[in-house]
Amino acid sequence: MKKTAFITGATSGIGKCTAILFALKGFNLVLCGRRQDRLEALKKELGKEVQVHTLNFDVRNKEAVMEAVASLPEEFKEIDILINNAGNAHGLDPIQDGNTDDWDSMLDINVKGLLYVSKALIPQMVERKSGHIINIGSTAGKEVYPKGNVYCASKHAVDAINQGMRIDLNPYGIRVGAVNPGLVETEFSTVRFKGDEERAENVYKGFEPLKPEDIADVIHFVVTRPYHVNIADLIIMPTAQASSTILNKSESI
Ligand code: NDP
Ligand code: 8X3
Repeated sequence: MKKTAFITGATSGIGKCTAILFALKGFNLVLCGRRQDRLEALKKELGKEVQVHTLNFDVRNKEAVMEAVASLPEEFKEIDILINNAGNAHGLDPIQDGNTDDWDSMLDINVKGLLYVSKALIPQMVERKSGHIINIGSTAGKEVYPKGNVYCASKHAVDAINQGMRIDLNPYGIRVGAVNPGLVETEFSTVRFKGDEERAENVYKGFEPLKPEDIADVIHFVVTRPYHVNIADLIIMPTAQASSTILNKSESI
C-alpha cells in the first residue's frame, strides 16, 4: 500500500521539490501552503502519478490548521510521514534594529506553526503506534550568525522541539528527525529581503549553493530507511560552505 506524506510549504523550494520527488517515488501526498494557484498546479501535475490532496491554510492560524487537518478525506486521513517544512526568514538586521513584525512572523510560522501542525497530526500516529516526522531545521539552528538573531532562535527552537518530540514519541515507535540545510537557493532570500531580487540573488553568487532537489533527495533517503533506522539529525551544506559564516566564494562561479 502507498504511504501518504503530508508536506507543509509545498508551494516552493524544498517542499515543492520534495513533493515532486515523492510523487515520482509513489507516495500519496497532502500538499499545504497559502498560494492556491501553486497548490492547484501541483495537484494537476502530480495527480497524474499519485493521489494528491491540497490544503490551503496559514500555519500561524491555529483554528485553520485544525480545521484543515480535520477536513482530510477518508483516504488521506492516515498520515505516515509529516514533513514540517513551512518557514522562512524575515529580515536580516542587528537585534537593536530588528522589526518586531518580522520577529512575530518567524516565531509564529517557524515555531508555533510547526507545533500546531504537529499537534493536529500526532494523535493519529500515537494511536497507530507508527509514523515519521521530519522537521526541517537549519544550520541556523546549530549556530548563530551576525544579524541572524531571531531566525536563528526560531531554528534553535525547531532543534529543541525535534529532540523533545523524539523523546516523548519514543514509547509509540514514531520516528522523529531533523534535516538541517545550509544555503539552498530557493525563494528563501527573496522572502527574507521582502522581494528584493537583486539582494536575494547576491546571496548565492560566487559559489555553488545547494539546490532544493538536493534536500528533497536527503529527505527521501531519510524516509526510505528500514523502520528500525531513525535518522535523528542531519546537517547538509554546500561544499563551499564550512559554517554559517565561512563560505568559499570564487568570482569564477
Ligand atoms: P521557500 O520560500 O522557497 O518556501 C517556503 C515555503 O513555506 C513556501 O511553500 C511557503 O508557502 C511556505 N510558508 C511560508 N510561510 C507560511 C505560512 N505562514 N503558512 C503556510 N505556509 C507557509 O523557502 P525554502 O524552501 O528554502 O524553505 C523551506 C524550509 O527550509 C524553511 O523552514 C526554511 O527555514 C528551511 N531552510 C531553508 C534554507 C535555505 O537556504 N533556503 C536553509 C535551511 C533551512 P506559501 O507562501 O504558499 O504559504
Ligand atoms: C537558511 C540558511 O544561513 O540563511 O536557514 O540561515 S541561513
